[in-house]
Amino acid sequence: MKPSVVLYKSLPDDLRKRLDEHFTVTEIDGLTPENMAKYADAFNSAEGLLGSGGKVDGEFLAKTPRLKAASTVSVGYDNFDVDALNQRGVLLMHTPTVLTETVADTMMALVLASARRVVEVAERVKAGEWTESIGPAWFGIDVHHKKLGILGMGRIGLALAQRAHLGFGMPILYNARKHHEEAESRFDARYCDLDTLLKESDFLCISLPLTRETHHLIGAEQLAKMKPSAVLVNAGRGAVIDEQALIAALQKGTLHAAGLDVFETEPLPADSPLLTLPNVVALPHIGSATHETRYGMARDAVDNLIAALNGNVEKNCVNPQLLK
Ligand code: 8YV
Repeated sequence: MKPSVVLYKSLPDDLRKRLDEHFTVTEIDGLTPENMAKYADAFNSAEGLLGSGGKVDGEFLAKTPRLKAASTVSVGYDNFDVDALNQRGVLLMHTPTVLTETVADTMMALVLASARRVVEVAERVKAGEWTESIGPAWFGIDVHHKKLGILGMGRIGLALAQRAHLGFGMPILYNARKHHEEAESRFDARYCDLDTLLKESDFLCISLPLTRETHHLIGAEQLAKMKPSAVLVNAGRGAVIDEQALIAALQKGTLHAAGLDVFETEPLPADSPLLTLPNVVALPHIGSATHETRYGMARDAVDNLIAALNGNVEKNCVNPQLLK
């Protein structure tokens, strides 16, 4: 008999077919409390889980007593309680490599859009305001050759350093848990402490996962150390920044602008002050959202689940210690 799997994100037809070849699949539209109740039997017999979003914690695991592996269609896994998974011996698989270049493109887009006010001025053109040759009221600030600070030098940070340094001639500063030799040798990136990163960066790009350590890592105190001319870009997880403190800094003008793809609450609530600030570019979490990359993520997530439930995991496992 094929193992049972709960699928909570729709897949392209060919990938769904591949999943069906290996497993008996129950597809639902998200891990909502309603679905947890409605499909209680499917959760009760599920050995595998595939999707993205939704909380998978001790309470969830109590409803999935046969679960052996969870496969998320994302690199980030802050919605999983990894300690609880470890206690139960449940493997967690993710998609860390396939989206790197696409997310780095999104970060560079935010750098450019925030500095050159791309969204704001394009909206003014559409509103018919471009009626004469533009003056300083429409100008932005330069990107090329400015100092780019990267907080978190993982795969995405490295891909951003490549774009910024080789493409835009930007000196790179970074702070991370440890030195990154490749970033230093290929892109001349300079390691520094967080204070120096905050004080010196013209553009500060956050590329960190959300953990207990990174939650609200950038708050009022840290924002106050940044140059008033600096631009803050976040495409990791919203809660790495204290959003209220960021709003206050942008309103007071102690920070020049922000380019944000992620927020503390997503979708961004309609009454968020971020939506009314002209110096904010707010995107709907498009980091990895291209046709090619989302297909690649779904493909990797399917392969990850097949490997995990067949006992041949070689990569993409968050808790490989369980394999020993
Ligand atoms: C996905 C992401 O947007 O991979 C991640 O961690 O944030 C995004 O690429 C999202 O999780 C939807 O699958």
